[in-house]
Amino acid sequence: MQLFDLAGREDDLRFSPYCWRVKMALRHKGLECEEIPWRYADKDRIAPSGQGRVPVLIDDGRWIHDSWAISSYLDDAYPDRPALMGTPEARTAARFFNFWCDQTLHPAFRPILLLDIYNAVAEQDKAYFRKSREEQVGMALEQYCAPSEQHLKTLRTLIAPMESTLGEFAFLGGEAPNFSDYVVFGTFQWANVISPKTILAPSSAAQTWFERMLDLFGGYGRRAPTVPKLAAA
Ligand SMILES: N[C@@H](CCC(=O)N[C@@H](CS)C(=O)NCC(=O)O)C(=O)O
Repeated sequence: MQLFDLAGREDDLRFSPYCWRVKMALRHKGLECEEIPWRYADKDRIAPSGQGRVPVLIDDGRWIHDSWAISSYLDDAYPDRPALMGTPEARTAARFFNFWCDQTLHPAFRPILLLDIYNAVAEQDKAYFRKSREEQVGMALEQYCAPSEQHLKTLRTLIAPMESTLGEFAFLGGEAPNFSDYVVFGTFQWANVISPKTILAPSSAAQTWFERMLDLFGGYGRRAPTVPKLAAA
C-alpha cells in the first residue's frame, strides 16, 4: 500500500488535513503503508488517479483518491480490521464532521494559516501556491492574513459545540476514537504542523481531546515534525 502525502520544504513536514485523516485511519485499521512525500508540482505522479489532489492511495493496483472515499474503501476492503465507521449512525456522523470541516472550519482557518503555509511549502511550489490561493481569496496573501484577533475569535465561536461535546465525551466517536475524530483531528493537526499560533484555548476540552489524539498509536501525531519544532532544532 502506498499513500501520496503532501510535504512542505522538508520531506517529513506533512501538513495536509486530508492526508492526516487517512494516515490516522490506516493506523486505526492496523494497515502498513508507505507514505510518499508529494509536492503540488508533482501532479504527473498522481495522474493515474484521474485528478490532481492528495491523498491518493494505491492498494493492490487500485488508485483511490479523496480522504472520504479512501476511508470508506478501507472499511469495505478490510472488514476484519477495526471499523472506522462501524454502524450507519457512525458513518452519518463522520460524514457530517467531514462536511463541517471542509465547509465551515477550513474557510475559518484560511486567514489564520495561508501565509504560514506559503512560508513552509517547498521552493518549487511557492509560485503556484501563491497564485492559486490569491485567485481563490481575491487579494494578496499578506492582506488576507493580516494579523487579527477576530479570525481566532470567529474560529473559537464555530468550535463551541465541539468544545461542549468533548466536555461530555472523551471522543467524538464516544468512548473510543473513530473516523469522526480523525477527520476533525486532521484539521487541527494541519494548524499544529504548519503554524506557531495557539489555536485552542489551553486546558479547554477541545485541547485536552487534541492531546489525547496526539497520543494515539504510540504518539504518532505527536512525533510529527512541525514548523516550530524544525525552527528550534
Ligand atoms: N476532497 C479532497 C480534498 C483534497 C485536497 O484538497 N488536497 C489538497 C492538499 S491539502 C491538494 O492536493 N491540493 C492540490 C492543489 O491545490 O493543487 C479530500 O478529502 O481528500
